[in-house]
Amino acid sequence: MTGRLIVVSNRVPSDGPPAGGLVVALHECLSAQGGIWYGTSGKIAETSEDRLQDVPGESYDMRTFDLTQVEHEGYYLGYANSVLWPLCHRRADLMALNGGDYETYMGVNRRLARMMARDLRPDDRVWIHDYHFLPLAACLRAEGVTATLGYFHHIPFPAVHDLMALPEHDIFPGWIASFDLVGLQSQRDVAAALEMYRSLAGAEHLRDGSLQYRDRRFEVRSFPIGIDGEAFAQEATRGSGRDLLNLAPDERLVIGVDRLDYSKGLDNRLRAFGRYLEARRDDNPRASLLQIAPPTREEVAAYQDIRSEMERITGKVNGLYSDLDWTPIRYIHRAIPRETLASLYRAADVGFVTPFCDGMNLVAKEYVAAQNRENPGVLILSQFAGAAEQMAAALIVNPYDIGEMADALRTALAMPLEERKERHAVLLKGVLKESVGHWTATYLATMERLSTARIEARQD
Ligand code: ADQ
Repeated sequence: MTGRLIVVSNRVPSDGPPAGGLVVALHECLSAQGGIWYGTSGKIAETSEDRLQDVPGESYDMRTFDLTQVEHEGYYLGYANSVLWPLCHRRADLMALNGGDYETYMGVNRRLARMMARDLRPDDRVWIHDYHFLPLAACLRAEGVTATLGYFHHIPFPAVHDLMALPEHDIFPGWIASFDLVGLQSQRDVAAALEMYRSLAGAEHLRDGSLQYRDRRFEVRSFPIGIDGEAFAQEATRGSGRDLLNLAPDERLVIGVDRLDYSKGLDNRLRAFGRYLEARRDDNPRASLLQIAPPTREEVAAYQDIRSEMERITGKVNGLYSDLDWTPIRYIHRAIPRETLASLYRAADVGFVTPFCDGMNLVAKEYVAAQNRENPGVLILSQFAGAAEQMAAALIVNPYDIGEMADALRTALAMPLEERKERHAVLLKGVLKESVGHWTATYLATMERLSTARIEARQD
């Protein structure tokens, strides 16, 4: 195996044992191979300095840096989450453009590149995560780094038309091309990236599948992220979600779990549930929707309206349809422990996952893993989640079509056991096979191939 494994992500899990599939998977790779994990510390510093702090780990090093308040606002809240996030989620209309934020974002990337360049060796494999670090490879190259640089974009690749709204659209293709391997969630994302280069002078799609842009040759491939399905299934059997909820014996449960983000289609989901109740005949089952949506990025202006809109729709639906012994929508505005979450998924007859735009969506996979195989629930999934490419056995819906989603709820709640089992078996097989372990293994094997080729080319 060539060189060390180096991971870069916005936050380093330095405050306790890693939680969540991705962080655990990266932690396991680093523990097995040794290496370094770089990222921000989560602390705010008075001044911006080229100084890394070592967080002692058992089998690999964590090296963190502090942001100043100005950097936190311009790099994290500003350019990353108020420009790149809406851009990639087809919401260019929500971009808060402001040249100062762009400069701060570049400043943080350049600073990290300077600090990393001191540590890196030519045979290292560097795996950089997400849109906080889109220009990091270009900045590292400017520092003379020749190591193999990989990137994984957890969110959708922007559409060419939307990209034109980014003032930096002419340098964006060069950022991407400075990596050696660009990992995307879905084939649809790969198509969007190829489309971007197709329209550019100086870009060529080579016969071996790689791309050439100016003096850079690189690969763009899809690596759909997964979960540890076995572990999640185990977790789901530990508690009883139904007992927590006090449901009537014949009451059916629909579940939604998302960060409170405008990309997740939460408002239309509540409306579709309201439509289901509106059209419900006496023979349709009485169902409750449990929507768990913890707050996120509350300092970002575009997030401030969602909360009140959710409360408004919930209030309206509950006002219209509640009974003395029944509240149709239970809306929980906080994070809950994973074990509880897993048992709630298992208790739910329907997993209602309807983002307008989503890189992958792990909730869809968690819902499937948590089901009782002998009596599984039904997954309703948006066609615009990356997961839809792998999960065609779900009921696929258009999240803009409220009537269609209400129909899908009716179909799901009436689906016979045989059909539920058939669909679930197909979905579960995929979730277990295309796990997070499979994801890291295939990504790192591709990096290894590229790294070996680069080292051999240097020796010739
Ligand atoms: P997210 O946008 O955060 O991730 P998602 O893939 O759905 O979206 O993952 C959310 C995770 O948070 C899930 O593991 C879920 O269980 C957990 N979670 C959500 N609400 C919770 C709550 N109330 N309590 C506890 N846990 C909660 C980004 C991209 C996605 C991509 C992932 C991984 O936007 O498209 O799938 O990265 O690449």
